[in-house]
Amino acid sequence: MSSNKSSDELNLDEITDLIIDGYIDDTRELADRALQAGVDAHDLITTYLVPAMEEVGDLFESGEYFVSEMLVSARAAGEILTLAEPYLVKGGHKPTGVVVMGTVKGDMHDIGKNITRMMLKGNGFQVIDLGTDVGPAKFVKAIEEYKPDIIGMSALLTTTMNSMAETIKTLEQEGLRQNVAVMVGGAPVTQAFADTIGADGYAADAAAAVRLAGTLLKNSIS
Ligand code: B1M
Repeated sequence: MSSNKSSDELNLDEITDLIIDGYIDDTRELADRALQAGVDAHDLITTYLVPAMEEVGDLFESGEYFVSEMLVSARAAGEILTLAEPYLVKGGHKPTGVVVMGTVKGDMHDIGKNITRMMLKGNGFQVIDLGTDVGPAKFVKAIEEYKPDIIGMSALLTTTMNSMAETIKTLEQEGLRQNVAVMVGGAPVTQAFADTIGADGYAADAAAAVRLAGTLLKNSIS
């Protein structure tokens, strides 16, 4: 494959297969060519990366993949995110709101959180990413330090979702709940769950998170 192929000549479906099969270098190379050929970074993620990770999850659930295989696929996906970030996070936006975000305590999944972070940044938000395994105390410290408009929590495990509720309770106890809007997301999270724990909003994907953050910001200003 030559490096100056147009996007029409690249077989982008191969990216999905390469992630599923855990070919880290090949994934990076093909994604790099695609981006350089003008393939939209957001499309690359939503059309090829996200379905790959869904398939990896199915293979894990059916016992065909073990954690080690999930991890290698996640690394391949991570290569795409690293390459896509500069395309998604273009400069020139007037800074809008500040978002502090993290994957909740006990949870190491960060691909969805990272995509959400990039999309928010790409839409003018300043984002402080606290990483993974973020407990209530760390969110509290970050709110005191960065005074964000919004905190965003991501969870991928049914067993870690409750950390979102704990964080909201801690914010109430610390007298900080009025200062920030809380948005939540991640595969097992639903609008009903968000309502139950008293979050201000739930977003099903990164694009919805950008829209929600805009609405929450508008509400906090008015
Ligand atoms: Co894990 N894992 N994993 N895993 N893993 C899942 C989540 C699982 C569904 C797989 C399965 O069984 N089908 C299952 C959870 C089952 C459950 O809780 N019901 C599972 C399990 C069981 C585990 C372990 C417990 C396995 C074990 O050790 N026995 C273990 C737990 C480790 C821990 O966290 N303590 C584990 C470990 C791992 C790896 C480390 C190997 C790896 C993560 C690597 C990494 O993230 N750096 C991994 C992976 C890769 C997955 C799957 C295959 C893929 C997750 C992913 O990246 N999806 C996953 C299967 C699946 O999800 N179908 C699985 C793609 C990503 C783009 O989607 O994160 O949903 P998602 O993000 C979306 C939206 O949800 C939303 O926007 C994103 C973009 O559209 N969104 C937000 C996300 N956060 C948001 C925040 C917002 C707004 C929107 O506002 C703040």
